[in-house]
Amino acid sequence: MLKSFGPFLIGLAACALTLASRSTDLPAQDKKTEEKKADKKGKGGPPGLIKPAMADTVKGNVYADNWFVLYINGKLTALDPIDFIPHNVVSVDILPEYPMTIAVMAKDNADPTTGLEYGTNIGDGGFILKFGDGTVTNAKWKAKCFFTGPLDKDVKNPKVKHDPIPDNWWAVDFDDSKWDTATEYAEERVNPKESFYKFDFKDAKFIWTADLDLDNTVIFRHRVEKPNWKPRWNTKPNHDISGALPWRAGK
Ligand SMILES: [Ca+2]
Ligand SMILES: [Ca+2]
Repeated sequence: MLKSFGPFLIGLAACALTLASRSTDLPAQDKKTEEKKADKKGKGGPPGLIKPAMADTVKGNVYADNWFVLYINGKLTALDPIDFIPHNVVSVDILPEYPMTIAVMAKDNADPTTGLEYGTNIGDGGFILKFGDGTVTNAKWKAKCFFTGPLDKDVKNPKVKHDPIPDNWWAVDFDDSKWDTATEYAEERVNPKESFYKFDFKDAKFIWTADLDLDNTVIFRHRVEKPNWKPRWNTKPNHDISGALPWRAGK
């Protein structure tokens, strides 16, 4: 027993000795710096600084048939990691700040050149969201289609229509005033899969444009007002994450 642990114990002792000599061998100046570092540990800012905490966050549950990307106040907040199937719920922590502008691009699974899936099938879309602050999808949201087809449901000779997606559709100051409002759809019509029922979507409605079947790329926008809201915290991020997104690099 001792024989097999012998080399291990010797190694451990040598390691402890090295550590001990390190702390005693430090020059006086270095020791002071080390002590200062230890003093500051856990404080991380001047007196009076209030940081947001997890208690300030709410859960955001999102389900899309088939895919979505979501921005809040101009920042990329959630991306559906499964672009096709299975149909999954994306559940994320959100630090809400108001007014809160939500912008979502949702895509049905449809070939860009035919609007069809599996060769000859017209698939349907659907989008639903609920945040822990009570924000839910409904007919008050704005919705606009940018890719529709097959036109006239012609699956034999499928034609599609694409409209250019505005460069800054996700931005807080993007003008959606001329957009139509979303259409609500019954749960049975969208027919969400099992994952949907494992998360809280109470009071949220499935939305899309007026055509759940033919409209394949849809952008939704919604602004949540809370007129007297003030952040509990008094810190702001110093970093700029907008340039980290590859499609915005250089802008
Ligand atoms: Ca479709
Ligand atoms: Ca679909």
